[in-house]
Amino acid sequence: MELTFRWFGNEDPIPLDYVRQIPGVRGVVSALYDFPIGEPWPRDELAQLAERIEAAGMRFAVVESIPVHEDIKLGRPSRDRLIDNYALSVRSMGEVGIPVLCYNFMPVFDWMRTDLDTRLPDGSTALSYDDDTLSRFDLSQGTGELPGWAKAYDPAALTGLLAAYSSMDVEHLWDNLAYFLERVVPVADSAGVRMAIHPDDPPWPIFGIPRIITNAAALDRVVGIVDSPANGITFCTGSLGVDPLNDLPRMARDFAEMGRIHFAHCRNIRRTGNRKFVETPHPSEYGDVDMRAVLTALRDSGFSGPMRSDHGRRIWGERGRPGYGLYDRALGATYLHGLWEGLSSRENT
Ligand code: DNO
Repeated sequence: MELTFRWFGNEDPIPLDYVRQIPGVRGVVSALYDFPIGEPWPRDELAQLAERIEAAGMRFAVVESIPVHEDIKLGRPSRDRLIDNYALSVRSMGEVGIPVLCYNFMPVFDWMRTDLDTRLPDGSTALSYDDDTLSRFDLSQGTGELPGWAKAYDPAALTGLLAAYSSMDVEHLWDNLAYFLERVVPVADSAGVRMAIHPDDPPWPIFGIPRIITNAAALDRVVGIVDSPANGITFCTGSLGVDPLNDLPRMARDFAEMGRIHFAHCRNIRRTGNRKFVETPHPSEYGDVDMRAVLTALRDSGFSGPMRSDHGRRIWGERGRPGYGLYDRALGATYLHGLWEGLSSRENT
């Protein structure tokens, strides 16, 4: 396992030197943030970012993410040009030597929460989600204050996109994913890049638009679309774990044994009702994810890829980017490092 940490480049208030000081972290997860979605990423800029990371004593382990343009997800005529551009970026990653690409296929929105400041019993605050609250958001005014990872859309653009998706059959979205993978995975394969689809977060439809990467059957379907080791998954415990039907240790074992888990996002959540959850500290005792069981499954199945702590709470007065401050993610990383070490010492006795 290679312990990694997500870093947002120039926009990130956390210096790379601080990342280097978290015990065990040797890999950085990052991206180019200045390019419009759909444009190819220049190899030179990726190489410069990689050099900067190396100068700080780490390596550029994962690109998270190259966003997939909505026209690709919708299967619009411009998709062929956009897929060609995507493939160019993947090729550049290979040339620069970045081995893993985390991406998602969620329509319109990436991760979604309904509150970014839910107070936990210890006085820290965390991100949370409640389907009833979500249903009261008014999207007719655009993405506005939506508390998620929402690209900003004006009302007209958003209305158009929502209309296009709400009339879309789920199988059509699958077809569009297949069309994308059939063209990009062979390029990734020859470039030495492993693609790792991120599950939908949360893993159910929101605002009446479909979400398809939700459970073991869906992940199985994804890896079967193009049967290549370059076509894999990001195993995100927080995203998959909010659905009580997802048996995480079993899924971790099955997909790691297939050699298809190329990246692990490890964070914990507490389910607080039907389609309601709050993010918690990483250790097992705080949430519904049995982290020890998940890491045991990964380890026993030979997982050796990058792993990162995921969203952190706001603690110790830090005012960072929601979910992505330094302190709690560093605690999470240290917890994962210790847990993994404990599992390895088991093998030596
Ligand atoms: C949330 C992240 C996701 C992830 C994308 C990958 O914090 O895990 O936003 O980066 O879904 O494309």
